[in-house]
Amino acid sequence: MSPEQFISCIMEAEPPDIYLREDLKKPFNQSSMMMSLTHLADKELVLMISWAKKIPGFVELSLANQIQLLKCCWLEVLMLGLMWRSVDHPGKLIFSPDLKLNREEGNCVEGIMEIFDMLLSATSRFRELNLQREEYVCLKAMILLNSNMCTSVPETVEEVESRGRLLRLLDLVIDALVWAISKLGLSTQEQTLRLGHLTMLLSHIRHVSNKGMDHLSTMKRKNVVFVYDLLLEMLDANTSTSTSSSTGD
Ligand code: AOE
Repeated sequence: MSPEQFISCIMEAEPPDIYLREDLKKPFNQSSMMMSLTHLADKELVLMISWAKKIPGFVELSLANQIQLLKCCWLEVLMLGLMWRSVDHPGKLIFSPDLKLNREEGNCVEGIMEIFDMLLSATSRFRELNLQREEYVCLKAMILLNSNMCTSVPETVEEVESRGRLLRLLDLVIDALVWAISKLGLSTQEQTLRLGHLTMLLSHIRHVSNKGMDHLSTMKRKNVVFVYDLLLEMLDANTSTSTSSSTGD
């Protein structure tokens, strides 16, 4: 598959905008804001599973590998999406078209302003770089495919094969990002620098995601198990019909 074809596939895989369609009662208090955000994230996570399955090659990975990748990166993927939606709105976080928050509104949830500030500064950096849609979709696929690179040690033959397929997929997505950058009319030197700057931003996103996880666990949300079961079900449903080897039966 050519980089051009790969990018058009992942552009089509982009999830639609999500509206909360709630009576968002402003001013928020701690619990109403956390409830709106959790409600939004729940809806986004369901769409994230369909998105991942549309990335060429993802469903050919072992089911265990698919789940592990999504478990590792879901908050990073949500955050990059949030940054993309917010890139043209300095000082605001566009969680959804009907949930736009500025840093001061973070005041009502303990500890959230610190996270908002980190999200806003990473968003400013993308604005500075004038991030393009093609680059954004590549970076998001990169986050997913790279998320367990340094944590998983393959043991079974199946895991070794799945990791091999994963590494080839990562090569594809790197080629796609390089191709997207090459379309921007920059000099060779500038293209190399842009690739470096864009990929370096991924380490900031991982950092903000870790901080966000810490914050979420102090907020003690209890709906994690439900989402996990749903995830398993949806991925399993797909894998058992489309491949013969990865479920082991
Ligand atoms: C960022 C982007 C976005 O689109 C939505 C949200 C909403 C909540 C925000 C977060 C964000 C940014 C960081 C914040 C956080 C609230 C507090 C934190 C501001 O500081 C996230 C709400 C998350 C709700 C938890 C839902 C449970 C998820 C469990 C996932 C899981 O267990 N698995 C296995 C992964 C499933 C992958 C599909």
